[in-house]
Amino acid sequence: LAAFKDKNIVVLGAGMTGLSCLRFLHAQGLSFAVNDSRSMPFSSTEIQGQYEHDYPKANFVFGQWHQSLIANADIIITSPGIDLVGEGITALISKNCLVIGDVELFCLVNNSLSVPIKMLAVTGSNGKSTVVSLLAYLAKVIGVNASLAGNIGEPILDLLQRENAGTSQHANQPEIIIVELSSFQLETLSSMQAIAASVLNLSDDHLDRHKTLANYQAIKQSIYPQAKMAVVSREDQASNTLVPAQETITFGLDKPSQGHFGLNSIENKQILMFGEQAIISLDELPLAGMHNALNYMAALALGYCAGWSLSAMTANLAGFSGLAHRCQRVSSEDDIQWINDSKATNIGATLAAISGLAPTLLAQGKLILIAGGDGKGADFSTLTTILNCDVNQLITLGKDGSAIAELVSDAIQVNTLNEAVEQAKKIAQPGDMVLLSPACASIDMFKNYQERGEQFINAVQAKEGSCH
Ligand code: UMA
Ligand code: ADP
Repeated sequence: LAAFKDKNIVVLGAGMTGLSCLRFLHAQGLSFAVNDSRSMPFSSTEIQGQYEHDYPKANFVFGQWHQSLIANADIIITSPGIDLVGEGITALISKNCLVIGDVELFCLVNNSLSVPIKMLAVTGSNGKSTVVSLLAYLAKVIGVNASLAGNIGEPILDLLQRENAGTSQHANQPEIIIVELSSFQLETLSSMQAIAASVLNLSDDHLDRHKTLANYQAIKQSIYPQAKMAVVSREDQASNTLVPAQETITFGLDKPSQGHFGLNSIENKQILMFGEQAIISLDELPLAGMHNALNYMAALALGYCAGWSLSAMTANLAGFSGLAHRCQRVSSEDDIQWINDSKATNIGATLAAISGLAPTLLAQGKLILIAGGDGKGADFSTLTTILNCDVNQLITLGKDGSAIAELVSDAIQVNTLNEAVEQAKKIAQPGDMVLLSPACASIDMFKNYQERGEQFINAVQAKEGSCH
C-alpha cells in the first residue's frame, strides 16, 4: 500500500463498510478522515468517543458532506449506499483523485500478496445470498476453508488479518473468499481477479440510483472481465450480453451440452444434469421452484470452477435448507399456508415466487398476495399478467402499493402490514396460500426486510384480533 502513504485519504460513510475501512487503514498506520452526512451515524453499540480515542489518526467529520475535505482528497474510499452523483459529491472530486470501494481496496491488497486469496464472485438481481450461502455451506461440508463476504453483510476488508494485512500471509487466512457483490459495490470495483464470477439474472432494481436498465446491466456485467471463468445463465439473456471471450460454463432449465449445467426430464422427474451426467433429482432438494434449480446449478458451476469435487458437492446439496425471509413457510395452521418472502425487494423475485409457488396449490386453492413498499423506480407493469392470471386476491400497502393495486381490478389497499394480514385472515380458506412477496424495498415502512418479515410472522401467529 505504498501508494497510500502521505496521501489525503477520505472514507465516505461510517456504516459497516466505512468502519471496516477505518480498522484496515488504522492497522496500516495511515492517517485519514471519515466523513458521514448524518450527524449520528454510529449505532448505539458503536460509541463515537470510543472511536476517536481508539483511532487517534482519524479525523471524524459528521453531519454534512465536508466539501473542502472531499475536494482535497487524493483517495476516496466510498460506501456502497452513497450515491456519489445524487449527493453532488462527484462534482466536488478532483480529477486526479482515486475513487474506490472497500472491495477494490481489498483486491489491490490481495493482488499484491505473494499468494493472493482466491475469490468466487456472485452478483445478479436475485438469488445472490442464496447462492453464496449454499457455496459457503458446500465448502464447509467438503472441507474447504472458505469465508463469505460482501453485500451479504461481512465487509471484505475484515477478512484480512489486520496486523499483517498487505505485508505477509497469515495462517488463518481463508483459502477462498466467496463474495456477494451488489451493483453499488461493482460501481467502484475494477481490479478483482476472481477464479469465476456469475451474474445470476437481471431484472429491474435500484433504478432510482442507476437510472436506466442499460446502466444497471453494464454495471452488473462488469464482474465478468474481472474473473478467469464466467458462469452464465442461459435463461436470462439480459445478464450475459457482455461476457468477454473467456472460459464459460452455462446453466439453464433446458438440456445442457457437454460441460454445462441444465435439466432433463427422466421418467417424469426433473433431473439436474452436468452434460450427459445425471446429478440429482430436483424433488430430492429442499429449495423449491425453478429459480432455486437455477441457484443450485450456479453454485455447482462456481464450485466446479474452484476445483471442488462435483460428486462431493452433489452428495451434500440437500443439507442446505435455505435462508430466512426467502419463500419461507411460517405457518400451515388450518391448512392455510403462510409464506414469508420479505426478501423479495424487486419485481423479479416476486415473479419467481408466484411462478414457483402457484403450481403447488391444489385446484381449488387461492393465492393471496401481499405486496408493496418502496419500488425504487421500477416499472410494475411486468407484473400485470401474473397478477391477473395466478393471484386470486391482491392486498397492497406502502409507498408504491397503489401503483401495484392499479394493475388489477379488485385489489384491497391497506395502511399497515398487520392490517394486510388481518384482511388475508378474513379471506383465506383451507387449501389457500398467503404470500408476502412485496416486489419492493421495505425502507418506507420498516428498518429492513428482516423487520418486515418478522412483523409478518408475528401477525400471522397472533390470535385473531390481537395483531396490533
Ligand atoms: N451515508 C451518508 N450519506 C448518504 C448515504 C449513506 O452519510 O447519502 C452513510 C450513512 O449515514 C451510514 C453509512 O453511510 O453511516 C452507511 O453506508 P452504506 O449505506 O453503504 O451501508 P453499510 O453499513 O456500509 O453496508 C453496506 C451495504 N449497504 C448498502 O449497499 C446500502 C450492505 O448491504 C452490505 O452488507 C455492507 O456494506 C457490507 O458489505 C445491504 C444492502 O441493503 C444489506 N444492500 C443492497 C441490496 O442488497 O439490495 C445493495
Ligand atoms: P439477493 O441476495 O440477490 O437479494 P436472495 O437469495 O436473498 O437474493 O433472494 C432474494 C429474493 O429473490 C427472495 O425473494 C428469493 O425467493 C428470490 N430469489 C432467489 N433466487 C432467485 C432467482 N434465481 N431468481 C429470481 N428470484 C430469486
